[in-house]
Amino acid sequence: MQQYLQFSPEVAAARSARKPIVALESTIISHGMPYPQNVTMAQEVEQIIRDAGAVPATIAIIDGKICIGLAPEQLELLGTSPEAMKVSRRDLPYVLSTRRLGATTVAATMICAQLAGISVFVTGGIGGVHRGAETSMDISADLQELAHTSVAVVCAGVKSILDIGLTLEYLETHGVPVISVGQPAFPAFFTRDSGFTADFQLDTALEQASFIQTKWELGLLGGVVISNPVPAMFEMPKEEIDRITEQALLEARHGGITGKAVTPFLLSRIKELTEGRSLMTNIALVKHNALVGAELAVAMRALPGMQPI
Ligand code: PSU
Ligand code: MN
Repeated sequence: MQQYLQFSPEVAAARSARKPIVALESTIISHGMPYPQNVTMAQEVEQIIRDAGAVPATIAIIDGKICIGLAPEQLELLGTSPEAMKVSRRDLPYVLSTRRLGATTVAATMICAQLAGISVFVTGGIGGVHRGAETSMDISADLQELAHTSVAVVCAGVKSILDIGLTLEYLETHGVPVISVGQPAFPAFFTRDSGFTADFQLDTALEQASFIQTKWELGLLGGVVISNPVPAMFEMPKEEIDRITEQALLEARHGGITGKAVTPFLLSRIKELTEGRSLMTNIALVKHNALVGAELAVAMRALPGMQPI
């Protein structure tokens, strides 16, 4: 498996020095935000992680390799190339064997992070159970990955484009703990309160790290969702985001959008319908998650008995 991995010089040095490392996904760059804000966001998020004492490892598939850590020109390529495929678990062998350019989703990034020995991963929002999934069966592969792959995912909850209640039920069934930070509520990405409560509130990186260590030491493999609400000053008005989400969902239904195209379509319509304001919120919450994720990686590295990386 290791033959597919390619570490950037910065990440390779961090591995030798046993520094804490934080994985980052690339679908958010290629399919989640427009250029040039996507590339600026990716660079700023990496810097926040460095400033907090950890090393960022943005993950993507380039030239038949799983790249763990990207050079600035590789970030730019992912932010601009129309060729970048959205790569989830199912797509990994295709994009690697055909040497295509691939932007990894939460599911694929978790797989690659685990292969690289990285246990903390920062993103914006995870995929989930779509509204109407009882007929469409549209459930993101991210949820199955959280069930099986032992990586902690720091996010701002899930968007209300999804059925948040069913997403939490699915995670419960698969034994994936949902932690909240600083409040009891599970956040809904653009807003701080989804109306649902997270399973456990753990406010400090040390508490989160020791929870995760306990889970894995018990042999309870699989992911942990660390849900961190968007900072209050960047939160969007709930009525506005609800109205726009309904409109985007209606357009997706009428436009016959299906499969892996659903999430990128909804994300980009919401951005257009809010005239870019949702993008500001999106960038702010990812940066906040980067800080929480870096602190978690630092705390995990410092725990006695924690496995290397
Ligand atoms: N939700 C967001 N922003 C994103 C995504 C989800 O708020 O960028 C991306 C992530 O990469 C996630 C993927 O893993 O969409 C889920 O896609 P799907 O629903 O097709 O599994
Ligand atoms: Mn889907």
